[in-house]
Amino acid sequence: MISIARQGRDFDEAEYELFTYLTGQAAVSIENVDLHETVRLQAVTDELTGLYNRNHFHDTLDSEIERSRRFGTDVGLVMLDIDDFKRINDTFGHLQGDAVLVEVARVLRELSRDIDEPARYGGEELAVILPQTDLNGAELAAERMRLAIEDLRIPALSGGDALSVTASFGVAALPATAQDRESLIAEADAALYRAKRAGKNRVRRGGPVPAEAES
Ligand code: GH3
Ligand code: MG
Ligand code: MG
Repeated sequence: MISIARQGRDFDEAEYELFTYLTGQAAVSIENVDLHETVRLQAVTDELTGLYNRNHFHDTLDSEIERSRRFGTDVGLVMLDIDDFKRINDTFGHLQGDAVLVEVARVLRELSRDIDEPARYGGEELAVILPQTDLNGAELAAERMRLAIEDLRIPALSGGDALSVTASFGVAALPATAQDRESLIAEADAALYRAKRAGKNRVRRGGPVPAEAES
């Protein structure tokens, strides 16, 4: 709202027209700012889950690693993959699978601190960047996420019994287990793969693996 006043003389027709024109211009500018912000968010957001997308994940990881090098702080990385997700799609349909993804994403957001960056890495593989978090901290965070996902009761779209899901986790940290972005992701991913192989619904740490922990 714009309020214009002056003392003494009424506004004439031409002045009214000018005001209408100027307020119209102001309204368009405000709308543009709004639109710009919407587009900016869309560019970094995954549409289904509302998490950050893979591109933004990579960008954030780069800047966190850069910061970690400069200030000597840690960066933790949690990667997770929903267990037997294909079966959910096959049994209950793709829309139900989508609903499961949305719920799991919500858990990650709820358990994340303001500085953490939960992202959709691909399909049903998600990731959380944990600035200023070492390997132990990342493992604790992953374990909390694992339990919260296990506790989810996801409404069945068909109206039947609620669904439960689990996820497998791999964690890695810089500089403890990796030196750069590629190796950090590779370590977390390899640990995630070990969690799957060991029976799913568990957390595994990246880095040198003790012999008895393999399988
Ligand atoms: P595992 O326990 O080893 O992870 O088995 P899985 O069935 O979860 O893994 P797999 O990689 O075989 O299947 C993943 C499935 O996820 C296949 C793909 O169709 C499905 N998927 C990927 N993205 C989406 C999505 O956005 N929505 C839905 N509904 N399904 C998706
Ligand atoms: Mg899976
Ligand atoms: Mg997968």
